[in-house]
Amino acid sequence: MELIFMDRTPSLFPPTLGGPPGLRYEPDFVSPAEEQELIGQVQRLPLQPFQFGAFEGKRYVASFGWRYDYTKHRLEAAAPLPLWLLPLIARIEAFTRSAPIRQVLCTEYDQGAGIGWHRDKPHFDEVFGLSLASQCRLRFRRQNGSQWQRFTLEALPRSLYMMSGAARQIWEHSISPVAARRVSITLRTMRQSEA
Ligand SMILES: O=C(O)CCC(=O)C(=O)O
Repeated sequence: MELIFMDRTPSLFPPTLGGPPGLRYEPDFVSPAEEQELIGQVQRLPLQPFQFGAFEGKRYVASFGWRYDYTKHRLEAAAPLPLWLLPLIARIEAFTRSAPIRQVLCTEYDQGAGIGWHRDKPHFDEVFGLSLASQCRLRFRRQNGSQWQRFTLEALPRSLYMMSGAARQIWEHSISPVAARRVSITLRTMRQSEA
């Protein structure tokens, strides 16, 4: 089945979310039928356990465009962006008016898997996350003197979040262990020096 996206008027996300500046959230970015199609495409990929140095995560990933190698500590070229991702990429670029998306990470989380606190690698610029199959708690924190400022986004299935500005560069984020299997597609633009 070919993935045909609904025609959406390009717009910016509504500014009502609260939380870190630069964090945006759009519920129902894809329809239930599109969600099923995308989940099927991700499940057909040769997903590999996430490798963090010597450690393997309880999540399974495939990278396109570029991948960050946590053993070699450097960015490496990955397989080209597959055709089935191109309509989604075009839609996100139009909706967010972003620079071209050059890197995509497809991830499947086992029940109970999450991601620890981090900021995405500095080679990347804006980050977009499409949540599929189940919701997750996307947590943000920032140290302010001896205090931590915190914010949690409940990212529902079919929603898109965007991290730019302070949410991307200053705040850290993590994903709490998920209650049910979750699939995500993370898309990134490149920093000017890497583009
Ligand atoms: O699965 C997600 O939505 C976020 C993934 C993430 O934070 C990462 O891969 O760095």
